[in-house]
Amino acid sequence: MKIRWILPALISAMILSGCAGQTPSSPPENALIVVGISQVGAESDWRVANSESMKAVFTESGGYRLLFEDAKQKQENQITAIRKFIQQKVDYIVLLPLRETGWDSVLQEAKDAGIPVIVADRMVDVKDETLFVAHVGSNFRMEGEKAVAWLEDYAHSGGKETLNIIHIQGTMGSTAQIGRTAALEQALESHADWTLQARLDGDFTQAKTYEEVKQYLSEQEVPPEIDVVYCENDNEAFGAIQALEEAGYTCGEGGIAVISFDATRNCLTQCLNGKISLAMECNPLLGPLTAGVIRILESGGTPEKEHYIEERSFTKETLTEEMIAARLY
Ligand code: GYE
Repeated sequence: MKIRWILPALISAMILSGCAGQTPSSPPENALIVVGISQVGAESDWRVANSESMKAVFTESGGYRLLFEDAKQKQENQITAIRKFIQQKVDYIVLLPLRETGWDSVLQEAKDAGIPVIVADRMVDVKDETLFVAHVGSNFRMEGEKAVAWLEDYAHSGGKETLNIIHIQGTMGSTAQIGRTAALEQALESHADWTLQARLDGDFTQAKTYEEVKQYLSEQEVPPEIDVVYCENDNEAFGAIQALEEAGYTCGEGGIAVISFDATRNCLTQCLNGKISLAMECNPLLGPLTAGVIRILESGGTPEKEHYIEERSFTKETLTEEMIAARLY
């Protein structure tokens, strides 16, 4: 067992035990497990819920000291944060990587310092898989495949011979983008009657997507026929709907089928009111799973390398007001 934060620990131990003679409400500080989290940013509703989930679990009363760094969607900020955590001699590093590549050197530095790294949400693509102890997150390819299966049913039951699709991608090179894009690409290959009309980079944000869609529409000589907009997250769906409606399109029944990933509360509301046709769930509440991995490591065990979470999808037909009210994110 490593010595953690000795000086503050001594001080707090004196205050908490000897001096006050009371039962402390939080564990003494020398027992706290120090966790450094490198978060991507705050680009989406999903991300905000994800950060809250981490912060709710890694509390002092829960036995942790949390060092949280927001990288503002820049990989170099994440690399700097990891190096800082190494200098601070944290017990664990939790990395939520912006993109898959570019982590080999810094994760090697963490390994050399003897600090276990847990990868959460998106994955890392590293040459040596021992550079991280476990990954907790979603199976993005599977999410994409479920969305595409719904689209096949939608086309089939609506008797649509052809589909004109606009694809809004998430942050390029992130696992969420790679998996969701790959599922659509595969479907485009196997459906000769599905046409990819445009592929735009929404970077998982509402503002960028709004601008991209608006610009795309303004560049067309005649308003294009659009059947489907496949958005790789909720915020992109919100931005796309806004731009499409401003240009006179209808989203939802009788109009464009908008597909969205995440299924946060705002998205479910738009799904119930009919504007979003499919909300494919991506669960951001990864705090408890991450803490579970740390507990296993603390007790000397070996966690499973991969932890995927169960996810479902929603449509207007399967949603209720109560489900939205009960939604945690
Ligand atoms: O879908 C999106 C966020 O990596 C799963 O990142 C995450 C994605 C999520 O910005 O909203």
